[in-house]
Amino acid sequence: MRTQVAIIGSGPAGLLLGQLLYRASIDNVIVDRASKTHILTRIRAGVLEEGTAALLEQAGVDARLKAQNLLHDGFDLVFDNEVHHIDLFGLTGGKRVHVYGQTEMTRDLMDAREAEGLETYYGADDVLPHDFDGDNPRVSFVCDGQSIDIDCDFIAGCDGFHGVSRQSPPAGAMTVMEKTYPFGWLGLMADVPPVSDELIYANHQRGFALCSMRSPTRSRYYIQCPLEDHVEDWSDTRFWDELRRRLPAQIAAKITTAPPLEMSIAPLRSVVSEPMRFGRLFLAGDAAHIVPPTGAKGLNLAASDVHYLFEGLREFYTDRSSAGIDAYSARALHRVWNAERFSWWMTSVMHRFPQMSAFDRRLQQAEFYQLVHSKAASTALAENYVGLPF
Ligand code: RFL
Ligand code: PHB
Repeated sequence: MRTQVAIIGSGPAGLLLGQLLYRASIDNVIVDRASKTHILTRIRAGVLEEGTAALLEQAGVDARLKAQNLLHDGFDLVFDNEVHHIDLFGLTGGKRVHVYGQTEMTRDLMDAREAEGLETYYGADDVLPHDFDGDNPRVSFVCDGQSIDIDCDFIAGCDGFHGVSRQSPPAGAMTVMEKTYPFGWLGLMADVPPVSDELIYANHQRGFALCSMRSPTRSRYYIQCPLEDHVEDWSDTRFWDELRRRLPAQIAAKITTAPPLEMSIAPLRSVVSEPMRFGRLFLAGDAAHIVPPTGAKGLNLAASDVHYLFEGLREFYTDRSSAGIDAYSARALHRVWNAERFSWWMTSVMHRFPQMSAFDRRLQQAEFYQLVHSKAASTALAENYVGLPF
């Protein structure tokens, strides 16, 4: 089989790239090791920047997003019991974020791909990129017992942090920089109305808590938990009680509870792999970098990588210029490092660290009072949260 761009991974990065390429008449095939059902039951991000929404529009998959998303003009930060509103709209000159589940975005992209009859292999085993240091790269895999080879011009490694693409460059070609945090997030999804119209990020002496949502009838909540915890350690009653303890009484009193649709624990880490291009293999999204979820940046970074990569590939095919693909890694990494800084900062300010000294705690409080009293500090937060331009 032959195609122009072989895409490894059918998460938001791979699917969005595939759709943009298709609309620019560039052939592509997607291969994923997971089943479609598995991909559509993973619960992940919820906040989309306007730039990400614009890319979905460019890809022609924004009908449901436009009809169902919740536009948010701001969010609340809570320190102990003091609430400070961040007016995203006012501070950024009219920018907002969209609250729309990653699962829904993935479903929209999969449906569009299927409607166009574009080649996609799910449940593939032994997916491997080959020969990307030369002009004739190839992706091999096994699907339904059959060995398949895709000859291509380029390979897009969109297969996330545990994928094969980031493991494929030769030893020494990639530098991986990493920071881990001594806690995770325990998430719970339930069909109950959100406690507030906007998101609430809370730093409490018992740990961080986040109130988010998917729709007017579906809520998503998170609480900071020790890394050693397992989901089985947490009954839903224990979760709801702990969540309420970490919020101001007037907010806690308004929480509606119900049996969870899902509960899961995610560790928090920051990782960047440089560069993001190895000959004819390009890494995009979580395959190249991870941010802790506190700043809501992971999915949005995957989208901005795809934007730079798509523009580079379009330039290559339509203008016969490699300038865009040559600049890809540097352009993407510039934005990645801004988001890494912001996500690390927001994580550091909002969580309780196990070995925090009184000095560390006072610094967190000073950060909070900067945000409350300095419009410049709040504006910097708001600009980063709504997303830096790409
Ligand atoms: P994905 O979504 O991980 O997709 C990768 C795909 O590759 C497949 N794959 C393979 N295929 C073939 N061969 C192999 N060897 C393969 N190995 C893996 C996988 O099956 C999968 O289908 O990566 P992608 O596309 O780069 O997308 C990244 C985003 O999923 C991620 O950054 C976000 O979910 C992060 N994130 C958030 N981002 C935001 O922008 N806003 C948020 O509000 C937000 N909240 C979150 C988050 C991530 C979270 N978790 C679970 C870590 C909240 C949480 C709790
Ligand atoms: C979510 O709704 O899943 C969500 C929202 C904001 C974040 C992280 C996750 O910062």
